[in-house]
Amino acid sequence: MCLKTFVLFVTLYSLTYSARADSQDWWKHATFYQIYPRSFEDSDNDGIGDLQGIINKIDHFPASGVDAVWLSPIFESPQVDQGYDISNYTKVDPAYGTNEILNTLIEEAHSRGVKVVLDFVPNHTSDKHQWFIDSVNGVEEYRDYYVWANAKVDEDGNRVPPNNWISVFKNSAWTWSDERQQYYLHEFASAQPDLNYRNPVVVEAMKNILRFWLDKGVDGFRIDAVPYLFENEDLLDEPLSNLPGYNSTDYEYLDHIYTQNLPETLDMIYQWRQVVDDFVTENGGDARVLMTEAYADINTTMLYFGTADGTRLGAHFSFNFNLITDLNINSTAQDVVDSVNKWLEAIPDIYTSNWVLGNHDNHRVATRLGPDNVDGFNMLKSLLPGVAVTYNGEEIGQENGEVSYEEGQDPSARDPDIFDAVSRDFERTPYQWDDSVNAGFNTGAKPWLPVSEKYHETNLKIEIATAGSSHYKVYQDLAKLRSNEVLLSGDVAIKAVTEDVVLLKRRYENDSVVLLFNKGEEAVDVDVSEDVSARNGILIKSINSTKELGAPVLPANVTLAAHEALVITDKSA
Ligand SMILES: *[C@@H]1O[C@H](CO)[C@@H](O)[C@H](O)[C@H]1NC(C)=O
Ligand SMILES: *[C@@H]1O[C@H](CO)[C@@H](O)[C@H](O)[C@H]1NC(C)=O
Ligand SMILES: *[C@@H]1O[C@H](CO)[C@@H](O)[C@H](O)[C@H]1NC(C)=O
Ligand SMILES: *[C@@H]1O[C@H](CO)[C@@H](O)[C@H](O)[C@H]1NC(C)=O
Ligand SMILES: *[C@@H]1O[C@H](CO)[C@@H](O)[C@H](O)[C@H]1NC(C)=O
Ligand SMILES: *[C@@H]1O[C@H](CO)[C@@H](O)[C@H](O)[C@H]1NC(C)=O
Ligand SMILES: *[C@@H]1O[C@H](CO)[C@@H](O)[C@H](O)[C@H]1NC(C)=O
Ligand SMILES: CC(=O)N[C@H]1CO[C@H](CO)[C@@H](O)[C@@H]1O
Ligand SMILES: [Ca+2]
Ligand SMILES: [Ca+2]
Repeated sequence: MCLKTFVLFVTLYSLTYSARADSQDWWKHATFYQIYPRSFEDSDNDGIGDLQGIINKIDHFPASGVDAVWLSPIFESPQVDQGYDISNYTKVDPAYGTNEILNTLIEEAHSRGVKVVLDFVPNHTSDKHQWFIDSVNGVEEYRDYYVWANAKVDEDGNRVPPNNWISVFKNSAWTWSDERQQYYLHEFASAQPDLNYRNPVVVEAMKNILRFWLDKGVDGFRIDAVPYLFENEDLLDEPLSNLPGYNSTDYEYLDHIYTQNLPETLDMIYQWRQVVDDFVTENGGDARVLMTEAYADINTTMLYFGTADGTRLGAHFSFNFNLITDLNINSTAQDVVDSVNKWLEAIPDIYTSNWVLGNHDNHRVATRLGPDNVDGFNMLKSLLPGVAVTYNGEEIGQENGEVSYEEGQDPSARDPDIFDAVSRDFERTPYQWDDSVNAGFNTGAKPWLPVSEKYHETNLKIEIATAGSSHYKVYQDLAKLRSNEVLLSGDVAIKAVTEDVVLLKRRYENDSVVLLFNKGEEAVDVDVSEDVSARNGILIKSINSTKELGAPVLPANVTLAAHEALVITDKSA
């Protein structure tokens, strides 16, 4: 044990570590940690995670090497869409706590050097929001807060929606209001009416919400569902996508040229960037950041960062979902390489990359890409240039939970025929803290979603206490390594060595950090002498690796066990 620690120290010593980044650049190499508050920690044992629970676990973030946390929505909401239907943007939902508790959370995080980012859901409000109630009732100030349109009449004289637009959650995107005698637009559930961004009063009201929270000390916003902000002003019918297998009730049935990624939408993101930048200019302090959620083709995604020449800036980064959408359990090493290179080739030099393996809308990485590949993928994400994003639980290799249809909560999956295929409940089960009742999520009340049975083997406490290696210890070691100069500023190259082995190399002057990752089921011998010199040493290894930390690998013939992943340092001279 002692000897290993000593060797590791000597190896690390030869690498250069940088001082903390400039205050306007802190986010460029940061690890952002997504907290799903409902499932994180339930302080009052009512079955729902809450802000006090996050405060109780606040030391987990600095201990894990996390720079910033972002909280999925915690605002007042009827919870028709798990908080993505907000009835008051400036008030914490009582299920999660109060605005005062949120202030305490921000202070406690800041005192530990951890930033706090909130979720901003700008496309739509809840239908219970006072704005919408007043809009339905025709109160003058709020009349045009939402997208209203007159009915059309079909050849049989029946009232029909103004056009063919379809909701992401299926069926017409329009719902009739008897009170108002008009249709309102909702790109998601009918309880989520779309705001009218062509109304300058709405634009200003939404900017004021950003300013409200900036004043409270938050460090930025993750912006939900941005492609949907604006729609075609003339409400033109969308053309058919002609994708096979869909009918006129399915979102995929249409090609969304009039409801997604409009130039006005990009402009709104650029305006919001100006709001946060102006706030920093006026109030000082570190950069406040915007991160946008846009599942879009890669060139469109890049436009959310700003114009290619940087004359107008948008989000500090727009999530790179490629490692989620491109890969599955059967992907080859070349698939991994292609996914990474697609991003690196598309992003203009002036912008900062980011890497995401999971979130509350996708199966957990341990389940999607295999529990034994967790360390390898965490290494890949941590060693690639730019921002690393972690979904809570990834650091301990938490897998999807087991949730039956009866126990399910996801509104997009309330149909037994589609539950297994589309429910997002599996990746939302409570965090596994320890092996006590309910995995330490609370003290015994029935959680809103069941705790996974796997918590007896996979939990934070065991992974800290073990004398040997654990996913969590690997994660911590990676977090420390990220401030290394090679990872901060080194070149990047990635290639497939065999069908299953990925080699990622970061190089800065004569120092390199190399990842060798065998994602396959079979052991293989690889020759990596083209990329690795004989002056290397193993810095971090996956939990089952039997190799010695600090020991060199013989580049001409490295035997990698199934799922083995190694981070090695190398000197070229
Ligand atoms: C939101 O809640 C705050 C605090 O309770 C209240 O002052 C404000 O009027 C509410 N806003 C709306 C739009 O309902
Ligand atoms: C579309 O398909 C669904 C089943 O996926 C079916 O229930 C519905 O009747 C179909 N609608 C039309 C208009 O064909
Ligand atoms: C993105 O833009 C590049 C350069 O203009 C082009 O070669 C590529 O085909 C585009 N990709 C997509 C998916 O549109
Ligand atoms: C992976 O491959 C197996 C065997 O060919 C197949 O049954 C399975 O559906 C594939 N999984 C995915 C996610 O493509
Ligand atoms: C490690 O080895 C154990 C026992 O052989 C096995 O159950 C587990 O899947 C392996 N994990 C990894 C990450 O390879
Ligand atoms: C590589 O090493 C393994 C055992 O470590 C050995 O079986 C194999 O023959 C070696 N391959 C070459 C090309 O030297
Ligand atoms: C890198 O290696 C070259 C070739 O051996 C050597 O000349 C140079 O001084 C080294 N640079 C640094 C910064 O160590
Ligand atoms: C991927 C995705 O769609 N995420 C969120 C987008 O916004 C809708 C509506 O607010 C949410 O339901 C999704 O979770
Ligand atoms: Ca609670
Ligand atoms: Ca919209």
